[in-house]
This record gives sequence, C-alpha cells and structure tokens, in this order.
Amino acid sequence: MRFQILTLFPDALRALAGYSIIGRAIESGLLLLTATDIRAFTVDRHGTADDYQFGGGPGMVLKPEPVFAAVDDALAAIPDAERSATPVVLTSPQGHTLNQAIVDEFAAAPGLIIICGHYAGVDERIRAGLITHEVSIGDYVLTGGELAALVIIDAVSRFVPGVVGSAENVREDSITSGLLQHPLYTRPAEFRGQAVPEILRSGNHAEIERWRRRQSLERTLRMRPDLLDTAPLTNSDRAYLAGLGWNDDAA
Ligand code: 6GU
Repeated sequence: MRFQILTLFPDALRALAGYSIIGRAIESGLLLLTATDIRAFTVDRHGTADDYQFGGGPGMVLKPEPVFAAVDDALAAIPDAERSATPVVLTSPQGHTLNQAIVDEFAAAPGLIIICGHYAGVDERIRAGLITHEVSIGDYVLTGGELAALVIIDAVSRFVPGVVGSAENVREDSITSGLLQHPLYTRPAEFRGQAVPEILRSGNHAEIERWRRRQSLERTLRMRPDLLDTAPLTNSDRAYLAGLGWNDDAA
C-alpha cells in the first residue's frame, strides 16, 4: 500500500513512520510512505504556498498551483495500472467524517494520495479539479490536516495483509464488528480489591462467549446506542437488549 502525503510540514508525518506496527510495516516494505513538501512546488522565489482570499476575510488560503503540481508529480510516480484507482484525499473539517466504511474503501485501493489541508482552507479549484474524497476526523478543528492524515494512514494500514499479526483480530475489533469491545482482563486475578469476573476463569468457552457478547451489547447500548441501528444483531441479542431497556424503534 502506497501513501503519498502532500503537506507543508513533512516532518509531522515522520512521527508515525518510525515506530511500532506502522514503522515495522514500512521497514518490511508492506507500506510505502512518502511525505512531499508542497512548498517544493511553489513557483515564486519565496516559496509562497498561501495567499489572501478574494472577497476579503480572515485567514490565508492554500494556493492551487503548488498543490496541482504536487499531485501531478505524485500521480506520475504511480504505475499506470494503479493510477485511476488511487483516491486523492483532502483532509479538512468540511469533509465526510471518517468511518469504517471509508477506511474499507481506502484499504481496497492500491494507495492513497493525501493532501493535508491548512490555513483557513484550500482554494476551491483544488476541491473541484483534483480531489476524489474529502475527509474529516471529527467535529472539532485542528490546526492542520497532518494529524488527520496520520489517523487515516493508521486505520487503513491495519487492513493491509501482514501489517497486523492476525487478520482475524483486525476484523473482530471493536467498531469493525459493529459493536464495542467487551471488557478485557489479564493477570493478576485480583488487583486492588477488583477481581476478574469468575466466568472468565471457568474454562467454559460457550459461557465465556455468551458473557462477552452481552458485555459488548451492554457497553454499546450505554456508550454508543447509535451503533445498534446498524450492528448485525441476532434475535437473542435483541431480546437481551430489550431486557436492558433498549427501544428498538428501527425494527
Ligand atoms: Cl481533516 N483537518 C482539520 N484542520 N481539522 C479537522 C479535521 C481535519 N478533522 C477534524 N478536524
């Protein structure tokens, strides 16, 4: 999987590249990560990437010329057969909020070009003429799109075969499965007056699975009831949730 990040702050991207699971995947060649400085594609001798907005108003706007040139350069580095299947993503608070469906779509692509938004915003011609997807990572405002790009890269990379140890874990993880994760415990069996639930130490795997499922349902109902509208639920799940006071008005 190829990630080509176009940014005014390429150093910010190196934070992710150097450690842990993503770092190892880059080292082993499963992921290719390049961070290109948009400023390298500016046309004046001052390296001007931003300018005042027409019509007046506070804040600077990312200019179109260096961004178009940087994207052209990034596209030229992609093999012909993969170019048209490579999304060109803009990170911005105006985008669709990132979710698992978008992550799945990106993970199915041969790579991503990610333009990190900055300043008050980008020239609208970038949006109209260059990008295929505009993505936000939540309803709050960041000083720049670099952290959002890292979030996208991290979430997508988990689905690249070999990046995470067990493919099964990746699919079963919280949210991907439609529900929040059940509680987890490790040793010691008792810690500061809190004991591990007896059921988990019983060795009864059917009962353990049932307990975990119910804990997931209960936690999802309490923390993220919106997920229950789309989660794949069995009749037995629905009966359990009804007993907890869930009002299944979708059904
Ligand atoms: Cl993608 N960019 C910025 N600047 N702020 C954000 C964001 C992105 N997503 C949430 N807030």
